[in-house]
Amino acid sequence: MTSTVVQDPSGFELPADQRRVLSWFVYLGFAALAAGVTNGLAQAVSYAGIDITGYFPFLKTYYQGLTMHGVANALVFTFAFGNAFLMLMTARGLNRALPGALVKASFWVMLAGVASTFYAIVSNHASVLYTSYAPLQAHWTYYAGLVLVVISTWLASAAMFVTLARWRREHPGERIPLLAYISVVRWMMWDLASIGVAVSFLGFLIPWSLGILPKVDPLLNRTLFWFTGHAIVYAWLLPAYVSWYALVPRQAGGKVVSDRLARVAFLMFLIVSVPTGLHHQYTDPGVSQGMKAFQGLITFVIFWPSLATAFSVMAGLEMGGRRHGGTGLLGWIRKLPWSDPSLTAQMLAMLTFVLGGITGLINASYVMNQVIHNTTWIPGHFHMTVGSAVALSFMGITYWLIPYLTGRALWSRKLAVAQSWIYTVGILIFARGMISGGLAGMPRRTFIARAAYSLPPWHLAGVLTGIGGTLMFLGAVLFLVILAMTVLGAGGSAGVPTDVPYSEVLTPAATAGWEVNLDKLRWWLLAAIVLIVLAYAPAFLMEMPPNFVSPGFRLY
Ligand code: HAS
Ligand code: CU
Repeated sequence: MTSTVVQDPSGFELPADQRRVLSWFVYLGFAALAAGVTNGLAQAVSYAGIDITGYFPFLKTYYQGLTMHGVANALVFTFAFGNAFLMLMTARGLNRALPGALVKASFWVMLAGVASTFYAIVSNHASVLYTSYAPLQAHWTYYAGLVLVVISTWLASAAMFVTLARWRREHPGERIPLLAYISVVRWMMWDLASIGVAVSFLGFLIPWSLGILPKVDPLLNRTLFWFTGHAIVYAWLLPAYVSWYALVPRQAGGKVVSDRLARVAFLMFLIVSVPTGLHHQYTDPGVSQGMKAFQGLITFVIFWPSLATAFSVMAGLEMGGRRHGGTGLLGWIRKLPWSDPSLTAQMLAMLTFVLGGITGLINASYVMNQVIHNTTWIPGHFHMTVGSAVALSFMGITYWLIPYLTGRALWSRKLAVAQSWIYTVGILIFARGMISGGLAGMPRRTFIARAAYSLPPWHLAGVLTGIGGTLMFLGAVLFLVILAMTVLGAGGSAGVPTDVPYSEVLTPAATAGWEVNLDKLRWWLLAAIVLIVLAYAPAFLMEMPPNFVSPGFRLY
């Protein structure tokens, strides 16, 4: 059998100080995850009627824990890990080091931001939940910290743009290597998307929390939040897609099926991720129905690149399964290297994402959304997307990434495989509970353990949510133990990967013809800006001038 892998043909090696900073980013991300999942356990069991919040020394209210859960997991963990992983992928794809000063600045700015935001939450000055909706008001250190987290992502993207510009100067007329291309396109998308929260926080919420602006316009800030807030889910997801497209095929023994398809899918994310935010505001009064319907329609367009990804990634896996001797329609699945924890975690993440994606389509349907909006169906949906497709993929990537960055081998591959299964079974039970509860009208963001009302169908839903959430927590703790043991050197140093598992491509990038235009990134950026203006300008114009009607409220 011929080998499908390329053993580091480039001789690529990242300078030791950059490796160190990237590993700090990963540790920061998983430290945030530890804080997030600990609070998550309390929320999950509260649906089963069990109140353990009293065991958390700093918790004054349920909403304080829920804010910590959402901010730590969805805003800090995702971006800390994404920064490190995508900077490495750009460097490896282009086979050159990054501008070290930008990499370091990105890390320290994120650390300062996390310290500021966590201080505000832990001291009970910011129980506003991760969506930060006005007129609930937090202390300014909460908003300022999150602004710093966003600036850190901008610094990381600057590091990558500089690296790409330098590479292009030295390689005129060459196609951008796939791994770097998809990493950079994800950054372009996020840089555009993040403008919404930057305007909202810097222009309104920080001056308002400091008392400079006495009142605020809640609807305008919600619209600005969701301008960023839908695209943010792809900013979380696309680092996992980078791995699924460009690395997983090699880990499974296959190849990337189509270079062209991967590029087109990422370009679609660049162009249509942002102009869909209003699908989070279907029930908001004050936004025109036409605008909601238009952005709802674009949401169905953004479904397409994920659908294409499902087929493409599966084809890469099938190639690997057949090379390992798999036959028949489905026999190749069994022959995939399920003993490889990095691959297993990511394949289980993909399987859960099938359900996460389908529930997303139901959310996106204007009419069906009325049934499930603000119910526990929504956390059911997003734990099968960001809570597993993303989080479990990041854990799977870490199983090779930390050994690669630190030179310390993974401790206990068997436990790492078990960890992925425990987490997955947990998420499926949890989501089954949340989804069915949501269909029966169980509200999200509610302390059900103390609620004075409850409907009979919520009981089973709540118990399943509690059991599933406990298993997820155990899976996450096991992951953190494996990570700590690995970093402490318990796994020794034998068999440490010396290269990123960069896959070969079945149909490589064309050097002539229409495909070359895929690399004209400035034009695609322009196309994205045009569509964003078309989809959002009328919505924002209708909200002008701002209605400064609401003072800040602190209900905690
Ligand atoms: Fe969503 C609400 C619509 C994807 C996250 N979403 C949320 C919220 C979050 C979130 C956090 O339209 C709550 C926000 C809040 O707090 O209020 N979502 C969608 C749609 C998609 C979607 C259409 N969401 C995501 C992703 C997320 C995420 C990804 C995080 C990472 N979502 C909505 C809507 C709402 C919403 C409404 C508002 C609801 C409301 O009323 O509040 C799509 O992008 C999904 C496309 C996905 C697929 C699946 C493709 C499958 C793949 C894997 C295949 C691999 C295989 C391998 C099969 C089409 C790629 C096989 C393996 C072997 C071993 C054989
Ligand atoms: Cu969305």
